[in-house]
Amino acid sequence: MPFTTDSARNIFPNTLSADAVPALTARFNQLSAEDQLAWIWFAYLEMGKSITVAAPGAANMQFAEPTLNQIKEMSFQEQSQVMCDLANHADTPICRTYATWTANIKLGFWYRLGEWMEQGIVAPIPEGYKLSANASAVLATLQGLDSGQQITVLRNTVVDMGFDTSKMGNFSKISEPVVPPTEISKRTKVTIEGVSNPTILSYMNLLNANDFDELIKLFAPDGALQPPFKRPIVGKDAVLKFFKEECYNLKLVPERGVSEPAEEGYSQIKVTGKVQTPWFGAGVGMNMSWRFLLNSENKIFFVAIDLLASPKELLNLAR
Ligand code: 45D
Repeated sequence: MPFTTDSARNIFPNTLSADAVPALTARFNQLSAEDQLAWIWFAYLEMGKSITVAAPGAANMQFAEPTLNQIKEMSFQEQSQVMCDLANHADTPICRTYATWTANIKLGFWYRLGEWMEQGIVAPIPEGYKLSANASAVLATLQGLDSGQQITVLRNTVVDMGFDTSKMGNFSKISEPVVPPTEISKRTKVTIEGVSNPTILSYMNLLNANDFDELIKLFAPDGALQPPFKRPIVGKDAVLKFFKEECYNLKLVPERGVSEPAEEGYSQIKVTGKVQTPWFGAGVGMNMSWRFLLNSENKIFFVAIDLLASPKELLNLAR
């Protein structure tokens, strides 16, 4: 085999990803729990002025409901404690439950808490709370990023909260109920300037249709997928699990790409374009690239999905 997962990660090495996102996430994680909560509150308010978050579907909410009801019954002081515990990764029953949720359930949970904070049902950020100088600087940096990068930072802060799953031993992740794939007659078809490879086009169309059982058939048995800022997920079973846990209702809008032969009948294909999340719909188009390595049977051996540093990168198809 001419490639390993590790060597495949280096295809199209000129791709500039949004390093500002992990850098800012790391600075956020240095803040105190109180500062983190207030920071997210201010960031969320600020963001809400230009883009709206869609209310989560009932499917995302049902798993968080018992915990939300429990929090609703608490005193303000206890509620603040729960939120600080989550930011502190404390070992509490709620922090353990939170850790078992997928990203969308965690986001739905905070969406509801945010509404309740606004309505005075849950302890608000204390009036006149002043962020530390450091937290203010981190907030100012966030405001300088494009909206796709901003929502990614915000999502990271939420996903990282709760008890550390690596300390939890055996547990099963709680996902949303499976949504059936879009009916064939209602499916959309992408076109990509410069790319006609059927595997690539099917990848986009099947992901857009939530048809993960068909999508996974495009992968080689040892195929891998590398999400933005993550290590590769290796093997068909693990990739399918990831699709079913994290990838519902995305909208991939690829624009252009380039394709070239690689060693031993492999081919490498880079595509750039936009991705929309169900949380923000067409309001936020994230600038993304896909770097595919297909084997000689046209199966996906590797694909890296990157959030791009700037819109200029959409035109960077250099190898
Ligand atoms: O702490 O091809 C309060 C893959 C204050 C799959 C709050 C993909 C207190 C393959 C405001 C209440 C998935 C890799 C908190 C493609 C407090 C593939 C609340 C890419 C926390 C293309 C905060 C997909 C709230 C991508 C409610 C790139 C915050 C998907 C809400 C990206 C934040 C999706 C939300 C992103 C953020 C979604 C809803 C970045 C959502 C971000």
